[in-house]
Amino acid sequence: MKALEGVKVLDFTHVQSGPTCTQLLGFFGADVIKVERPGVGDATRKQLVDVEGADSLYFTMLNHNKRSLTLNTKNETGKEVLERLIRECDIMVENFAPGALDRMGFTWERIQELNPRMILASIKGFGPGPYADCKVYENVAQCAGGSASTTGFLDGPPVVTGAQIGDSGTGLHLALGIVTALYQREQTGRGQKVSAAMQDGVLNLCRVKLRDQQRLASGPLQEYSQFGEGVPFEDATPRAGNDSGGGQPGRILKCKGWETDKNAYTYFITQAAVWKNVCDVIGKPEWKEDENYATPKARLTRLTEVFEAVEQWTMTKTKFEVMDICNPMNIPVGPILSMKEIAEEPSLRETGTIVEVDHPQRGKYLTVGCPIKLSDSPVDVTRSPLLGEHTEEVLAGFLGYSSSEIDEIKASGAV
Ligand code: CAO
Repeated sequence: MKALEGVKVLDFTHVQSGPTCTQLLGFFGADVIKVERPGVGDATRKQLVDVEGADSLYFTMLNHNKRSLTLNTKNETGKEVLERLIRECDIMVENFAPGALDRMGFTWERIQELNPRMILASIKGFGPGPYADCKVYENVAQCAGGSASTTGFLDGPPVVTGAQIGDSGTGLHLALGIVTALYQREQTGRGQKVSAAMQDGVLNLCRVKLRDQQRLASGPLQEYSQFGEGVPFEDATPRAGNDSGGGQPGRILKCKGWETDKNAYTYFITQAAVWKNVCDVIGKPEWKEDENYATPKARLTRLTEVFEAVEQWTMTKTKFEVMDICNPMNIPVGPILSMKEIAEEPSLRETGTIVEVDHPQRGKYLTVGCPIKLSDSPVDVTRSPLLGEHTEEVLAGFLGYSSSEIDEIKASGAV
């Protein structure tokens, strides 16, 4: 049995943010029915195509464990089918542009009339306010959520991160809102509206930067490299390069082979509790008792000198040797892993974090499995559906239409 077995999800999502959420619900065992426009489908099916004639990896990697039903929800018969789906399902998830669901005729009030137990979960770029009507993609959210202004180096422009914190991050937030609403429905018998704005999701993940914004009122941020370098602070949280976001200074340092390998680097943290171990490892035992280096406060103005000394040592080791030497001494370090290394890492295959999936149009490909492991609800990753692959199955088996009714629906052009 799976955790969400029996839970029926009407999946009206597209692109990345919403599909991330419904894929997670599918991983946990919900029956996810993805509604797509006939003949068109989710726009990502045909974006960044790498195998001609096959659904793109963009689509396949976000739509596992779902069924695909084509339905034109602007067609009268299509609307009737959608009403039946709303009556039948527990959860409806959508990330249309603001107002699109209302324009289709399915306001929150109408949905509640059809099914008072329905949980309607929506992702929009912004919450209520001046930008509520805007269409939003990943990088817009990263910029508006405070991530871009605080990412990058002090002397460079704002930078967006490769982690899709606006799309996949907000999808994750929404999934938590949905299961929380499901839990509350157990007590109240009522559904509710769950909203997650991408700006809010990004800001939630950037909270340490809002923390620093407020700390600026008490003086310079001493753990930022610019403090030790004597660069004055302005009135907003600055970009901090690869400085650690917490109280334990850290930086990305070169490792053996860096001249030719773009990823021969390690993240090295000089955690106060193991400072003496750091001194031993890098061959600076005299720093253990030297008052200029012995305390975290004393080191704050010398971080560049300290990390240069650490780097002299890391450059003599590969990033994996650094890991092997430092871990037993409780020194936190992290190798900079390339996507190639991650794709080939056996331990990630063993845990199901990376999964190989077979697809009729493209053959075998890799995807990211469920990043959350439940001991009583193992995840079986099944391939993404072809466009409309389950239309008949859903109309007949899920909604109970007879074969003559299905013929009529088809004749109307609704599916
Ligand atoms: N049958 C009939 N019509 C359908 C349909 C179906 N099955 N599915 C969608 N449509 C219609 C919608 O009703 C809408 O019509 P109207 O504009 O006439 O109301 C139209 O298709 C376009 O939908 P959309 O506005 O959501 O799509 P878009 O490509 O114009 O915008 C996006 C895409 C992502 C910018 C927008 O959906 C959005 O801002 N979503 C919220 C934020 C979000 O999730 N962004 C992250 C996307 S991942 O980077």
